[in-house]
Amino acid sequence: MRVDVFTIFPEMVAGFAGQSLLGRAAAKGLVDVRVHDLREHTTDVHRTVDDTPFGGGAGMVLMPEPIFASVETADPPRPLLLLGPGGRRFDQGVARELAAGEGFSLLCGRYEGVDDRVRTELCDGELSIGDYVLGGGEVAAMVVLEAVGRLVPGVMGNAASAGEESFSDGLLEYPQYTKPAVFRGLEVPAVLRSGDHGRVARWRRAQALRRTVRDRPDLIEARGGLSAEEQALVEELAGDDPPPRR
Ligand code: JF5
Repeated sequence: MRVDVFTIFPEMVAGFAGQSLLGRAAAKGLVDVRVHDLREHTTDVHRTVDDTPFGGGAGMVLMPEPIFASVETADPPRPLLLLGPGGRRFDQGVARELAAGEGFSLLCGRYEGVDDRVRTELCDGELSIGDYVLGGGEVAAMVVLEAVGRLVPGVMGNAASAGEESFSDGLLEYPQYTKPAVFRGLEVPAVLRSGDHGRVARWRRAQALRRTVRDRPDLIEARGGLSAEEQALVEELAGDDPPPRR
């Protein structure tokens, strides 16, 4: 999978892509992240990428020329998606869609704005990671790279792990524990040490359901509620919950 990123902070994105799971994925030849510095396509001595807005107002706007030149030179994989708060909400479903393709590209916008001809004439769509404003799209690009990268087959060490966790079935994770069995008087639930794999699986399923109902009822709604079987499991294992947060 090839992913091209267009940014005025290439070191930030390249540093991230070279570390983390993406760095190992690149070394294995599974993903090819190409970071493009928009300043390399400026023509003036100051390497200017922004200018004042027509019509007046505060802040600076990213100019179209360096962006068009950078994108046209790279001939990046499509879709080219502009990162900014006006975009389609990025979620695990979008991550799966992007991971299923051969590649895509990200253009990091700036808070002050990007010349709108970039959005209408060069980009194929817009993506937002959430309803808050960032200084630029770079952090959003890293979120997208990580979420999509880990879904590319072979990237995760354990092939099962990417699909088994939160959101793969629309539920939060069940509680996890490791040694010691008793930490400051707090015991790991006995069922997890029982060696009864069937009971462990049922407890985990019930806990994932109970946690999601309690903390993220919107996720239960989104998957169309609980089945009768799930409802029964949730009720049967009531009283088996971890203690409340202190
Ligand atoms: C940006 C115009 C880009 O603020 C963001 C963002 C928030 N969610 N997803 C991305 O990106 C920076 C701001 C304004 C373009």
